[in-house]
Amino acid sequence: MTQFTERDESLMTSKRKSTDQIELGKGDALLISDIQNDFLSGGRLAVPEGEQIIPVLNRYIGQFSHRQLPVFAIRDWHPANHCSFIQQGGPWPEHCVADSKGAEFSADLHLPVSALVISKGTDVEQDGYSGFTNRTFKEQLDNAGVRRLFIGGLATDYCVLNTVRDALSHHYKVVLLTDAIRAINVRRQDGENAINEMIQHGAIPVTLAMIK
Ligand code: VGL
Ligand code: ZN
Repeated sequence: MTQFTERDESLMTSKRKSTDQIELGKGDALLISDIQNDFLSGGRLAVPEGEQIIPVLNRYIGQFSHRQLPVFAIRDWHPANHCSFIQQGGPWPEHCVADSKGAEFSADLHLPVSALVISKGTDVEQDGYSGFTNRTFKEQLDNAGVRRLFIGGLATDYCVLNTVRDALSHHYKVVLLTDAIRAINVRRQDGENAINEMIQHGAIPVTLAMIK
């Protein structure tokens, strides 16, 4: 995976020794971030290589659905005048406007009908990169008895990073799906730095082959 440096790889490999395999069970949930048309090739804010992770995420979905474990789908869901848009003085082109085609989940992502949808960025004045900015999210996790979150999706350096930070600060265990994330990389190292930060703060890096 091109976005990792040798140092990142060795960091993850050293961690992997204690987590060669990871067994799914009660209390685990899959959390998929922002697999929406606007973040994919041809979209308003396409994340480089974003579509490459969709087949991988579909396999994670299979693993969780098979065990009847909950799957949460986070979506960026902005009002038309959201503060993060360039027209409002923000950093991003207009993207993921609620109910637009660009805000729809990719048709290639095989979400189960039971998937729980978490909208974020719905406030005009709030950036809302983390899924936890949706007040009901934590409640839904607690109602479902979730204690460990397996997190993948887009973008490594924004939603994934901020959701992982908040999950760790709320004392959830966090498993980072390193083969199912991609970064925007406004600055060249943003994705790498984000991965390092998440791991240093306690997220456990895994890949699909390690799930059993
Ligand atoms: C995101 C850029 C703009 C994200 C949202 O959630 O990763 N990134 N809006
Ligand atoms: Zn956004």
